[in-house]
Amino acid sequence: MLEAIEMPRVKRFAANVAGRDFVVGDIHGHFTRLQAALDAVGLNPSVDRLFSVGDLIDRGPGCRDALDWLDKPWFHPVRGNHDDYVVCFDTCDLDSWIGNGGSWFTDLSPFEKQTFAAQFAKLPIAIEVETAHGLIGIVHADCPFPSWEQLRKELESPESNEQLQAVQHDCMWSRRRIDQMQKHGVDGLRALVVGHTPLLMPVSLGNVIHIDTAGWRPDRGYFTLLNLETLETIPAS
Ligand SMILES: [Mn+2]
Repeated sequence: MLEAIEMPRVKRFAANVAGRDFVVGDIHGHFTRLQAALDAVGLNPSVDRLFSVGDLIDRGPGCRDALDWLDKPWFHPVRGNHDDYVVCFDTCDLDSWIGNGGSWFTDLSPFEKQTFAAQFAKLPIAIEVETAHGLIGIVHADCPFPSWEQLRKELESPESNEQLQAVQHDCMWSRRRIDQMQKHGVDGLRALVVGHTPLLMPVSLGNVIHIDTAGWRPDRGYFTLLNLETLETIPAS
């Protein structure tokens, strides 16, 4: 079984009655650019909340800033495949991680590595947020089931550790839906928000909204913020 520190795998949030809720695509160490995007919408940290589809680190210059961001009480990411490398840093495929931008981590001290792993292990696989118009789900890559209820059940009370690992892997890595342009959506949600696959602009497939517009890329990329109340994307697409 996974250690208790990895719980909860599904984190729930009540509706935000005081301010606005946004979700942002993959960050990949570009927290300065992210802050500029938040300033552009006038994010008010005392009432607004920022959710994230994960992939906080690798590629950009500010990977070490991720811990400061995790301390912010208004910032709520799920775990992306890159974040999961940090959690499993002593057992993961290091060559594949470094090939995907993970060399910054090898420069950390053993204590820093442990601190990163302990904080990233707290990142849930899935988040659900109540809104006035229905429940919003957030995972990094995809929900591998026709219904949100089934994903919640598989994550919270898995039949076996193997099954749990397979489900978590799909949540963090799968590109099946976007590659095959599947439009059937996910039952039990107003919308599911995902990142992981860099796109020129946000793409909706059924009720699944792909928002990774590659704000971390040196060229052409930008951060998309999705307003969870209105489902409007900023900038407008
Ligand atoms: Mn990813």
